[in-house]
Amino acid sequence: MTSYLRADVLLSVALSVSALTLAPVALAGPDWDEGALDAGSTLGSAQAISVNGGINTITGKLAGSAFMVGDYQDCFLVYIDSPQTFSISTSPGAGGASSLDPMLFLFRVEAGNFTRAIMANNDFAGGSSAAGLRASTNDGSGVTVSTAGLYLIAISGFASQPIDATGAALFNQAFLQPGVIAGPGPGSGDLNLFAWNAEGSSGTYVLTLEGVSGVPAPGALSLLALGGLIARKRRR
Ligand SMILES: [Ca+2]
Ligand SMILES: [Ca+2]
Repeated sequence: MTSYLRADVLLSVALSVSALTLAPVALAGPDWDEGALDAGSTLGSAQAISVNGGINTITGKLAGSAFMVGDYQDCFLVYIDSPQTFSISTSPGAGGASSLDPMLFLFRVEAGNFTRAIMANNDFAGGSSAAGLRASTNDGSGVTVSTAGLYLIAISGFASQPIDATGAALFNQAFLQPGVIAGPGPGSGDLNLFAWNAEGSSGTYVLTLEGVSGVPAPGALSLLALGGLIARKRRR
């Protein structure tokens, strides 16, 4: 009887160790490269990160005026699967120190392709131009990343920030102060990403992400199509 139980315990321990050994492999996602095709500035032209499972890093470039249309913002469509552990941080990209002073923005993709402003940051801490986002804002807006779902990540160079169709800023301007992750604030627009107010600094970047997964292309398309259907229904 005793040896029978012991074997059972040993098996259970063996399984736990095996699960622990495998866990880091399961959590570390692939690395995404923006590549030659520029990621656009709004939902319609964003790059859908079409990988299965977690995303570890996104490497890209704000090329400034190098493109005919300009490259001052890059948008990526992703799925936040773990809102509690969600984080994004920037660092200079391949090629060493970057002239880019990055700003990060998060939007939730809702029915009708409404791209809702959630949070923004310019400098994550004083003394560095690097930007970062976490699950919760700290500007008193109380906005958090509370639900898993389809989100748009945008990176721009200072001081290019998103605006609504009337030209109103989408975020509490406190986000420009070091250490502030801000939500929409008083005087913010209708919260739907429409365009950007200005050109900004340019350079290369690497984003390090947690709690974020890819959006396999067919899934993204069907989700967006569903949003469109709901919007049409509402207009009747
Ligand atoms: Ca780009
Ligand atoms: Ca910055």
